[in-house]
Amino acid sequence: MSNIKFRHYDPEKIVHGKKMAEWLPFALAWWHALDAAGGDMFGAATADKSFGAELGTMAHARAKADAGFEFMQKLGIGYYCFHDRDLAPEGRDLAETNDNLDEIAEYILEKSRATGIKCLWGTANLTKHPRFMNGAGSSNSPDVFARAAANVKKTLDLTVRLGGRGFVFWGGREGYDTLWNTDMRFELENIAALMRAAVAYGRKAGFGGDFYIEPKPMEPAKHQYDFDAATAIGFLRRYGLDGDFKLNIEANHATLAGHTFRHELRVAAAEGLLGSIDANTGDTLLGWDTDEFAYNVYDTTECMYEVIRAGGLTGGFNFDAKTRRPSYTAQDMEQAFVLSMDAFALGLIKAAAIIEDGRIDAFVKERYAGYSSGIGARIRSGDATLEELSDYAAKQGEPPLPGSGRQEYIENVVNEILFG
Ligand code: XLS
Ligand code: CA
Ligand code: CA
Repeated sequence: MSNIKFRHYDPEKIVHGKKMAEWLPFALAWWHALDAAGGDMFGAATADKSFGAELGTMAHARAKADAGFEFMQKLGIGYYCFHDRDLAPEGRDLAETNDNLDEIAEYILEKSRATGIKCLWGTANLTKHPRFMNGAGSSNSPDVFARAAANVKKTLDLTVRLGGRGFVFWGGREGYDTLWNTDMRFELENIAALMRAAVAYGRKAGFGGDFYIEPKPMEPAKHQYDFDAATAIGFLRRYGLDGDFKLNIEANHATLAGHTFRHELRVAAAEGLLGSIDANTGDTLLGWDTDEFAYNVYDTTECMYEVIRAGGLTGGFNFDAKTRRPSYTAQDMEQAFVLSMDAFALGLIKAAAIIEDGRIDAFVKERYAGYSSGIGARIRSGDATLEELSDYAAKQGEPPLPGSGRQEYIENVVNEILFG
């Protein structure tokens, strides 16, 4: 029995001038939806993700693709995201591994043509295999660096072939466990070199989409270099990668960095680098990456406010999320996707209502109005010198208080729009 019934998500509904489906290009994460079976370090898997085939075989890889496409069609999800390692098992050597990937890519491509479901982004898994224990681009071993490059090259080829809009670098082991054995500057330069090589190859291979860094502060490494959006942006600018890269912001990673999801979105958007979103949620009481399906409508409203203000995403909303371990049935999966698709759809509706209501934006505009004339305009033009400002301050005497921030008023407006 199917439990699919949306209360808020309607792909055709026009919200703030665009169809919901255009605001919300939802994607399924191959690794969670089709692989994660509830196993953790204290207990075995609870869900059966064999799809009738033996795990780790090419037959299983095909069965996962069958199940994934059936599920996406049923839910009306238009995109998927993948790691190379999610798609097909590794072979005895690089050549066999790549053959496995080619075979499954062909299989997926046929399904893609038949259904219209496309790749949102691809990424190379540079964390799982023991060879990457010291990182990929940041590895102390040039041989491992070269193997990482080979995997990136192949995954870029797959992403191009599958029509992906983006290519992600998530640096789970690009960091350190102790500074005693680490040359940080050296490692950062090498990560940049790997990214530069990826851009050069990708553009040659016909990849016209965005590269993304997905910031995360820790886990599995104790400290990861792409700590948060601000840090990643600094890195991209420092190494001249900001023309080809944007950010893929994950809600749970924001929590781990001690930020809100909205903060990370705003930092990226303020720099014109908000590319895509990993739409999940963490738990503020837990210090790890729980990858839960988002259901908090305050969070999704804030997210969609940022997205609307940024003019939408060139990427999409990847459900990098898994059901809780005791929720192990296929119906639980359906409920999880309905829950989050509805939560983001309702967030979109409410964010649009907040913008269209106009009271909050009018207040924010008014709050900075002093900068539109007089000394404020001089400051904005960048021409005001410290001497000029100092003379102005001496003449005016004690400045009046800057005006109430009216936070509680604004929160009342938000609640009024959310709940009536
Ligand atoms: C792990 C990350 C990972 C990336 C893709 O924490 O979220 O799943 O999204 O490698
Ligand atoms: Ca993610
Ligand atoms: Ca995560």
